[in-house]
Amino acid sequence: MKRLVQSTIGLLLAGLASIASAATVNYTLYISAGSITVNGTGGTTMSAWGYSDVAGTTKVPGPLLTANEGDTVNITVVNNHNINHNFVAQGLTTDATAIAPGGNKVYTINLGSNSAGTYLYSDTLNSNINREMGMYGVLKVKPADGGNTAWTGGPAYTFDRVWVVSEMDKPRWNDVAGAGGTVNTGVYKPNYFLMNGKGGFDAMHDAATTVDGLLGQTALIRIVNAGQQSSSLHFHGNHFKVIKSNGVAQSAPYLEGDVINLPPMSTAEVTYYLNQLGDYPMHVHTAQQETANGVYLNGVATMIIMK
Ligand SMILES: [Cu+2]
Repeated sequence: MKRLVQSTIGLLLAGLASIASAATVNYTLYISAGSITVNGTGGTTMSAWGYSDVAGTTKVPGPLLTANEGDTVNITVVNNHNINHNFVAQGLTTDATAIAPGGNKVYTINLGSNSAGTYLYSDTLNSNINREMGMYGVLKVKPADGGNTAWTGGPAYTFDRVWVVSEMDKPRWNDVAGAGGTVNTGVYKPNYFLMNGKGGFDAMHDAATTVDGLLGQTALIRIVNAGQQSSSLHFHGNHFKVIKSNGVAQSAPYLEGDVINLPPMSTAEVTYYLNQLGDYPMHVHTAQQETANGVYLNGVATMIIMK
């Protein structure tokens, strides 16, 4: 009996400890119409819709949401646009019903054990039009201790990056949907290809995108394909290790490679060890996807810089 009482007290204390370390994290996302600009040769400004943490602005991709395992995340989504939208965090939420114009909805996510990872959130309504227009983003979940491992007991890293790849068909989708017209979804010929919502000329110099570190460091790169086409990312400099694929933790020895293909709506986590001095490109292996309206390397590309 004494032992039972002791173990019960132990369980209670353990429970209290885990409750104490968990937090409630609140986010508000505002949906609105705006525009996105691809700078440089081939660039343009396109109509876009997006989630933003600042009312009245449009962000593509939407804000990076972060939390730890064990946290309760409340995401209030406010629809300030004139058509229906929704918010679905892949693998975490299931309510895909519409938020009407002017309405809002609160999504509560209880991040249980083994939830550390990289999640795509997006608007799943309107035959992919809403997503194509820019309605997607990433929720990053760290382990319960908030440390730099991919998951509790998982591979360690020095710094991480989030890469959201996507594409837009300006004349056939953005121009039409942005003007309130009816998109012929049977024809999709995207001509802008985006890395974190930027053309390559910007993404190659964007501190939040480039893998930029010191020899001996390890980067964890969280890759999300929010587009409608598969994307094959080619890393120069060193091979990566695939540690997670579509939310599923891989086991050692990890698959190594220099090209990883991500189908639409898929995710992957790779570690990349900075092993040699120099600047190396990361680009995609479909020539068209490297471009902005045909202009080379203003598409999905960034840099790997080892110092
Ligand atoms: Cu290459």
